[in-house]
Amino acid sequence: MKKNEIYLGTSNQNKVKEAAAVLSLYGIKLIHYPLERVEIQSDNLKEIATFSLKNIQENIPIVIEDAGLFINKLKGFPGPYSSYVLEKLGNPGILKLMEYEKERSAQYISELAYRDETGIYNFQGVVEGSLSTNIRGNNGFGYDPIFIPNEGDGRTFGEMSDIEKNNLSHRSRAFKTLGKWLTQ
Ligand code: ITT
Repeated sequence: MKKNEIYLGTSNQNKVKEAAAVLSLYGIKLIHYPLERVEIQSDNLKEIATFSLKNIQENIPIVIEDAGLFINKLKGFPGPYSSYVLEKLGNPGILKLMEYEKERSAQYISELAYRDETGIYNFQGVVEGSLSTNIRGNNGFGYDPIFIPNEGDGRTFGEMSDIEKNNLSHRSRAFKTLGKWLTQ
């Protein structure tokens, strides 16, 4: 067991809730480290997460996550700009961009940058899916009401319980890999 307690630096409580549920399966406690991140402009989630991590001075085992929604027909947009686009266009704006479009495949990607006294390590999680044609469900956050995972039953993440989303999500996959590694 490398660690049984780590911090997650984020401004997003939903991330903390989802990641804590996954890490608890490995006997690891996740503590929220409140952080307003200044994100660099980059088309690479791993680079963005690692940059944010390096800005934290404290000597504690800590992980930063950068996540994004990549829409294939839009060449990966909004990707690394997901939070900005969500704020400006919202889910209705994304659906408008994709109106009448048949090719609706997309993926969520989660990139983790973790640091402890031994170094910096990166982990990734991906979930493949497609965009719905309307906004469905109130659970989750962000793009969840318009994202339908391929391995589900046709419901959006917004229509699933926390546990159902966590069985399939990019975030849970990334944190499972981290959890396994930390308990090795
Ligand atoms: P921090 O940077 O403080 O961690 P954030 O919410 O800004 O929190 P990101 O930059 O990683 O986090 O997220 C990019 C966007 O992608 C953000 O607008 C989220 O709403 C959206 N997003 C990420 N994961 C998601 C998920 O599991 N479900 C729905 N939307 C998600």
